Amino acid sequence: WDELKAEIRKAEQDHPDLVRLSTIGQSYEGRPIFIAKVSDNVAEDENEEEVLVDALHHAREHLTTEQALALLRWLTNDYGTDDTVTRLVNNREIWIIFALNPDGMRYDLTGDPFHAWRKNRQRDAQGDPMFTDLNRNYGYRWGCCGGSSGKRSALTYRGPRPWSAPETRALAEFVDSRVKGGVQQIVSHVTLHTNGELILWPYGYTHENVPPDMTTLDHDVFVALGEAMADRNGYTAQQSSQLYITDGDQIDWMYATHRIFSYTYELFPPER
Ligand code: 0X9
Ligand code: CA
Ligand code: CA
Ligand code: ZN
Repeated sequence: WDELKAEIRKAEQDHPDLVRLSTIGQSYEGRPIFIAKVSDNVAEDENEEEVLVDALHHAREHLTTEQALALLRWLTNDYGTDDTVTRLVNNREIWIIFALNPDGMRYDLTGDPFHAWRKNRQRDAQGDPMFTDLNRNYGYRWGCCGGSSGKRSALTYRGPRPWSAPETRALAEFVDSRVKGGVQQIVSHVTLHTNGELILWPYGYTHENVPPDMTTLDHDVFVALGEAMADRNGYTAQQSSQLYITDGDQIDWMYATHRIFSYTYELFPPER
């Protein structure tokens, strides 16, 4: 946690024209949920397409925070020398969230070696555990379809109600805040998880490929873009429900509510 803070602050200091650090809110235990904006003229909200990458919904998926940091490093260090990086930074506004679940991250790292923790660290008014799987707490078709649990002890506990976790609320408020003049500025999104080397598109709540809450055209884009990305890194691209059904997960909400082309990346290693 200290290393993460030091690294993102240094990136901002070293590249003040390209990086601006802020927070989207606080975790249950009061830790800041950091976000970096990376773009040319970073202080201005320019008319450029916006991209969001987030990491660490799940506490034990350490590699995702490392990947988010690597992305920040790549976009800043190679700016001005690598043509692809320079083009991306000049023509887009790139948002990076490094750890949506900082309480879980801290808790996980206190284990020897680790607690293999997944959920957040939320408790109820009595102080009893209400640890919630953030990737089942989003408000679209929450708890609809057998893809989460109502039991507090379960790994996929969805929380007592949609948006009960401060961390998912912070994410949603940020995404909602990017609607300008009625137009969502974020056009594409990747949420980083581990593992399985997969690229997953919505929906997770149903096995239907093109349900009524998705257009055929958008589905075609999801498949084409997902397969194109998989061709570049050797991952397998598929609809998320093909892995297993989830309800209340992030990418379903991102697409259903904001029409963002939203993908889950399951990073290294390949085996589950
Ligand atoms: O279960 C999850 O939240 C994600 N997998 S993980 O092993 N990182 O926990 C998968 C979310 C993608 N959605 C579906 N597979 N439906
Ligand atoms: Ca810019
Ligand atoms: Ca903008
Ligand atoms: Zn995960």
